[in-house]
Amino acid sequence: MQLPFHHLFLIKRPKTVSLHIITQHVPAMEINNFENLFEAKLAKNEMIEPKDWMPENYRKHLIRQISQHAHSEIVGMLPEGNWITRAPSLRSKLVLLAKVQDEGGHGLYLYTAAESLGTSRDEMLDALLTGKAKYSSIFNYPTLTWADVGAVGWLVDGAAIMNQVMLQRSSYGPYSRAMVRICKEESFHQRQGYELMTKLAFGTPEQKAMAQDALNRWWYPTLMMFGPPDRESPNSENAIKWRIKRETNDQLRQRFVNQTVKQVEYLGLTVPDANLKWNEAKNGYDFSEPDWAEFKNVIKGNGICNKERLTARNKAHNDGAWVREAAAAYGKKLSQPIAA
Ligand code: BYC
Repeated sequence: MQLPFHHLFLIKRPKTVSLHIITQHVPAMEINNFENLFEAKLAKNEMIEPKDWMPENYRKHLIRQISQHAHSEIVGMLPEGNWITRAPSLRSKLVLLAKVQDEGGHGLYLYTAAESLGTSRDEMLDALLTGKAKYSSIFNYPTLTWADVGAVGWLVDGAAIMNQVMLQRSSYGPYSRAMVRICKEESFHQRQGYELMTKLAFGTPEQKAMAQDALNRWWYPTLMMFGPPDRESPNSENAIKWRIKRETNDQLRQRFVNQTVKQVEYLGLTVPDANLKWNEAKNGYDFSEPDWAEFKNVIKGNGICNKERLTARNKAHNDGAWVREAAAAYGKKLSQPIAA
């Protein structure tokens, strides 16, 4: 019996050079050997690399997660980018500019990691721009005040790190290595957010109220970033089995709450949750779940800013058409033989 087997080859495509999948046929016995090798590598905690054989569903799972992660970084530039021109000092403007630029860089590493699995940048961008692809729910909430910039850095980047520290040990080599660099930068982002919140929380009563208001609005959307509860997370089983994720959505959410409550207390602010209570037996806080109906609505495209975000990304893409054309023309010129 013949079974499909995927090899990665470099194929030149119109407008773009991308890794593309070619299906070949190899005997079933050989597939079993490859599968055993793949399982053995996972069991030994070794990385799976782009040229290694991998089950088709593992490849698809990674393309889904990594491309969504990349889109989140790119769309995530918008809520904070909105404040660059209104930052209250030159220092805060420089810091924010650097942070937003880092997020763009994260998106690019991640698109490259996903390309190594056989998808192309064009396919991924098309999925984002047409609204087919998901990106993190959190970026469909508006940044209404300067305190929101602090809350995003502190809470959103804080939650992202919690998840990404785990992903540094993800089984797919290019994803794991991208995470190592990204985590270093995210930790600067988290600190800049917390520094901003510290200034406001220890500032005038009006500034403190602004910080509390931002915390009130960002707390539950941040808890949603970790994904649905484990009981409703269809992808977790495979993700854990294949060591793409090493911990579940609920485990990471719990760790985030445990860590962040202490930071809220230091700021003299209040977590907007009447049910928040230390639970000695589980060595962690009990806390209220976010509104999962709201979460589902946001990821379906009906959040406060979904339409605005996609419109902004489409505009940026269209405005950049001349850059892509110029780069392609220059590439073509370079590839032509030089006349003697
Ligand atoms: N938002 O089975 P589940 C940043 C979807 S950006 C939207 O638990 P999984 C930053 C999920 O995709 C960093 N959708 O899935 C940037 C799935 O739908 P599909 C963002 C969500 O994959 C700029 C369905 O719900 N971090 O730091 O096992 C400025 C069922 O979920 C969300 C990442 O992207 C969500 N929150 O677990 C500042 C981390 N949650 O695909 C900061 C990488 C779930 O089956 N991603 N869904 O149609 C992950 O770790 C995992 O994909 C998730 C979800 C934990 C997000």
